[in-house]
Amino acid sequence: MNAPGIAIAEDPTGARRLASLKEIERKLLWLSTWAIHNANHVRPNRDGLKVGGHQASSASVISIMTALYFAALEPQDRVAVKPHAGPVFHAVNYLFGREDRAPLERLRAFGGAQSYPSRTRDGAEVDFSTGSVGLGVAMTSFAALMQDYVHRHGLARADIPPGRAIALAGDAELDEGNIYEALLEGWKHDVRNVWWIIDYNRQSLDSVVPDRLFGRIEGLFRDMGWNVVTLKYGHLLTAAFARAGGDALRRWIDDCPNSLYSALTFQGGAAWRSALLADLGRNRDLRAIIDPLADSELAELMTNLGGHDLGFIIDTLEAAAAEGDQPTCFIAYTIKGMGLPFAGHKDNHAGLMTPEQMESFRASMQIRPGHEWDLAEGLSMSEAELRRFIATVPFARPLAPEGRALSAPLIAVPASLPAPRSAGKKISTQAGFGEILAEIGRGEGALGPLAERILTTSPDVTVSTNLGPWVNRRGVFDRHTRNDVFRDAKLASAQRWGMSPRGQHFELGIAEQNFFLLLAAAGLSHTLYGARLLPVGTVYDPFVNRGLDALIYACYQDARFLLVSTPSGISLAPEGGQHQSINTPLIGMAADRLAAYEPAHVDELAILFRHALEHMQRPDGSAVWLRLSTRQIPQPSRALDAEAVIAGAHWVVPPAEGARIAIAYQGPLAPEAVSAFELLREDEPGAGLLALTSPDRLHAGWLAARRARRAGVRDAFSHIERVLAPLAPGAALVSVLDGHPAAHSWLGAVRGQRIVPLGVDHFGQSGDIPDLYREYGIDADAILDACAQALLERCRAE
Ligand SMILES: Cc1ncc(C[n+]2csc(CCOP(=O)(O)OP(=O)(O)O)c2C)c(N)n1
Ligand SMILES: [Mg+2]
Repeated sequence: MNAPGIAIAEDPTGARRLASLKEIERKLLWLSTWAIHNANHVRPNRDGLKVGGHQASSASVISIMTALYFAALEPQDRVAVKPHAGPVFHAVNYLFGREDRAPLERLRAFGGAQSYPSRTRDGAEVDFSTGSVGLGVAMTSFAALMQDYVHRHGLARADIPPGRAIALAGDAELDEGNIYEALLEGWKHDVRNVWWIIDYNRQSLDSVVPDRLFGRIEGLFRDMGWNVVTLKYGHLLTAAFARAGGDALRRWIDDCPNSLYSALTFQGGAAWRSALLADLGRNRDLRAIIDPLADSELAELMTNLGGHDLGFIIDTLEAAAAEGDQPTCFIAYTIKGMGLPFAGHKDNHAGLMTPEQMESFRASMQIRPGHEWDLAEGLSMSEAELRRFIATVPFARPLAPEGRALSAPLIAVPASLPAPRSAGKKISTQAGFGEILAEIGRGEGALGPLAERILTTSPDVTVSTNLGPWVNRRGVFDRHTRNDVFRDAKLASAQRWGMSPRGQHFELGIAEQNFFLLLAAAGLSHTLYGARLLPVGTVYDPFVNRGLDALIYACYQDARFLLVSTPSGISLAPEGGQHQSINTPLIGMAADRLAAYEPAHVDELAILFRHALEHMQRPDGSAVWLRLSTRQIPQPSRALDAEAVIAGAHWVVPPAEGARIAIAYQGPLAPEAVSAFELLREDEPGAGLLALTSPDRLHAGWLAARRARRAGVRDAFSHIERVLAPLAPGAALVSVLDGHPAAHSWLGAVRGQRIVPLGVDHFGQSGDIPDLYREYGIDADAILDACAQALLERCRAE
């Protein structure tokens, strides 16, 4: 237990180092508790809302975070801190001098530290955002896999050694199913270098968690190949157990229900004594242990759990680190609210100390009013000594010259991608996507360096989303080389999937949350591991919903990837209602940092695919989503305005100036729109036909232009405003998509035109396309009827 900066000769037992760490532990408890108090009771409150913050959840992990950040962590390690320990995390950074005091002072205020650690809002010190419980924990497993991937592909930076991905988890996070999905997937991929440290305070938000649950959970981890280390008792209790009568004391604590243990912790020494005496009062040896102790000493003994024993935690983590790279789960017994007046109380999750409680806590911490943020206030070390000590801590070393958010060079994207010659043929966007990717996979010429950076993944729908040919060329990633038995036995199969550490496809099980967490990790590889990847993931469009929280989580962290969801809508007709997506275009519009597109034709797809590879690398870019279809439709021969396709809409047939009507289509309904349009034009020769490639980009552009105008940029006009400008004010606009029509309804507000949005707003069902398009009112007849009605309404209105 010697810090690298303190020579063993100077500190042979490590006692000086431990004493310094205990000072830090004390400081972290004070700072996190005070920051929350300050936010709630000191800072002016303008709206009467409770500001909140979690003093009890924070207090629970103080010792663990001290051990981790000030002893065990190496700079190359990456940590997901449980959401409710956000204040402790900022206090840690304050001590390291990586944040000044403003974020802590402004905790939960605009511009201050976020409630829960946030990569995008709190800055470079946050390795993984957390907040939606369970996701940050699972994310570490996929980050570890990504680190492995970049190292095995020779893409890692030479100046940064591989580290560990560590989750500091609340025990209730293990109720989230996605944890177990991730465990299973991690096992399949032989994940290494992951630690999950569970703050086992046996409390969630509402209550005390059931007894014996963790016996089960421990077994689950072991079954998944994890090492499990339990930190149950600290050194005081361990010493007491070693004495005569100690066995009885241990049995009593082991058998004590979680809820009683919590209640006694809250009540304190006298309650502990009467409970112990009631059960074990006749045991003389036990009396010899407890009778000499004052109430406060007895309380200290009885709450001396492993997760609060700093020296023990450090020894345990260091021993585990020396063991190697096996994934390890630490179950650290703790008390929620440790060291604070509501320690152990079942209702303490959102509890805040009262100003009176804070004053007595302040006194016990020896903090003078006005000196709350002073580094050494209340410590027995001077500020200089404290700083000197912190400078010796391994995690104080910078990870890289640019800090913890690493930079990685951009990957050049050729001016155009090898699109299939589709003109005059019938082809689906899904097939077109597979062909383009397979061509990139040949890696010829300028495509070589691009192909090397593409990583594909799919939750067991690789073949059915047309990734197969790419995978045949680039192989499946596996830490170990495994042969394709079918290929070796020369058995005919379209899939030739050799597995090796050079493979570029990550084959996942069906769990869609894992899929999005992998995309999140791969999409942050440039900033986490300094190796830029271009992740491309395919999933059935309806099952985006199954992984939605993880998708939003990925976007919230600004992960960069290309999501290809296919097939989509009722156009996959015979598959029926559970596979026919309706709401996904709306998700695409509402998700921030995700540019959502739905091309109708392969020439548009080629433009958008290329755009995606570039956009996901741009500092001001984002992840990209392509919603595709298996419906084969005739492909036009034409020159396209790529910028318009990327901006979200282009005229297939431009309207005459002042035209009374236009038809707009999105995705595979192009043929129906074209048929209706040809008939419409017989009566309305000036009508226009508009291809919508992205209501999401159009809408975002429209809002941005409105904001810019409000800010005084008078000539800020969005693409959709320009596109609709030739139409008469109040012209009719009939739109159609294979998805919820609300995705288009807003178009009428852009220039006050009369929109009739057609789409699917009820669950689908099996059928063929003619029957289904008729039933759901999106066939050519329905479009024409809508045109007629819209024109009629327009005449009446005039
Ligand atoms: C997905 C999700 N559901 C619900 C919540 C609300 N919530 C916040 S903390 C919490 C319980 C946390 O308990 P635990 O993980 O044991 O953390 P502790 O505060 O005890 O350390 C819940 C239900 C959330 N943040 N995320
Ligand atoms: Mg808990």
